Amino acid sequence: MNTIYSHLHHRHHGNAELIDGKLLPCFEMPRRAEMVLARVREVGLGDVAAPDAFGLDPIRRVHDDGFVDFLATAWAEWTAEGRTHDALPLVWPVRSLRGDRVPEYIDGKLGYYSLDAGVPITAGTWEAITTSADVALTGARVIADGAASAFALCRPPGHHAASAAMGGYCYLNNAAIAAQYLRDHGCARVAILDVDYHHGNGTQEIFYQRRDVLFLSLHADPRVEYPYFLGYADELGAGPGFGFTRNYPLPHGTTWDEYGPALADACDQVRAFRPETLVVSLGVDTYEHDPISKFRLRADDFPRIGAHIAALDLPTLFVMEGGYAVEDIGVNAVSVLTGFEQGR
Ligand code: OKP
Ligand code: ZN
Repeated sequence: MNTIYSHLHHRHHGNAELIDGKLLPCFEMPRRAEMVLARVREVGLGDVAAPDAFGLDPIRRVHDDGFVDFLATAWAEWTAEGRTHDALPLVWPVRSLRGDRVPEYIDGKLGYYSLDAGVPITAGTWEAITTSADVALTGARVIADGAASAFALCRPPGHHAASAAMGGYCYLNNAAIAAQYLRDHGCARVAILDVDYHHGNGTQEIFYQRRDVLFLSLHADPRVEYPYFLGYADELGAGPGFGFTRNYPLPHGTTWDEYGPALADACDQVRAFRPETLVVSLGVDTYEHDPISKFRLRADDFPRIGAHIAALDLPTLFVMEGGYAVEDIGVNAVSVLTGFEQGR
């Protein structure tokens, strides 16, 4: 399988993250993608190609215009106020406050257009996030043109980004943008399978009312894990999309014994939907040694994830999401892909 990759992800490198009450170096760092790329080359997975530029139209197919404009101008507006450090949101329009007014000042916009403070905007963030979307879109085009599989080595990740909100290290929802591109280029039904440790709240929100894109997510139970406010089993879609969202919240400490059956059930749902293509939100933060996660998948469980996906026998686009055990992220992510290829 071929990989799509751009070194431009380096342009996004947040300085710090507020975690456990401490400002620590960001867990979502450039070295993550470097490690995955190195492993792709080490195992000879396939060719590595640069993305094409798709412009903003396919991004605007899933994201709000005001939100995209905000992302494009945030750094300029932030620095125009004399700030030199990363732009970060610090106030949000929760419940009793108004959600119908977009503030004019950058600090207000940062809060309006975010879920949390895990999304530093730096000088190069816009270039990196639009390139990450281009990586996913190039992968989608490869699939639309008839390839059996492709690996979009996206960074930053995307699955927490909603139609009008960034959050959880995510700005543009690469997997959703790719899925919509596939819908717009001949695929009547697209399934998205999210195996990242965290619930793909952004992807779910984007497709919640739709029956042409099935969304399935296996993740840590939001009762006890980020993103806390979405990802429960009773979220099944709405309106015409009812029955086309499916969540598998799993407890802390989950091993393959629990994960494997949940994944098998999700794969059965994919089969019943009879999609023309599959997009996999590929996070490997389910790993036992991940520093911010509490599942217990072992290194030799990742090829099994790939084998389950291979058994679906669908054109498959893998889109990189999370994974923060940086020294092992390459081996684990590529193990899913080699497990997939061996299962074909
Ligand atoms: C992005 B992706 C942990 C706080 C977690 C945000 C996590 C975002 C993960 N105590 N903060 O889904 O891998
Ligand atoms: Zn994650």
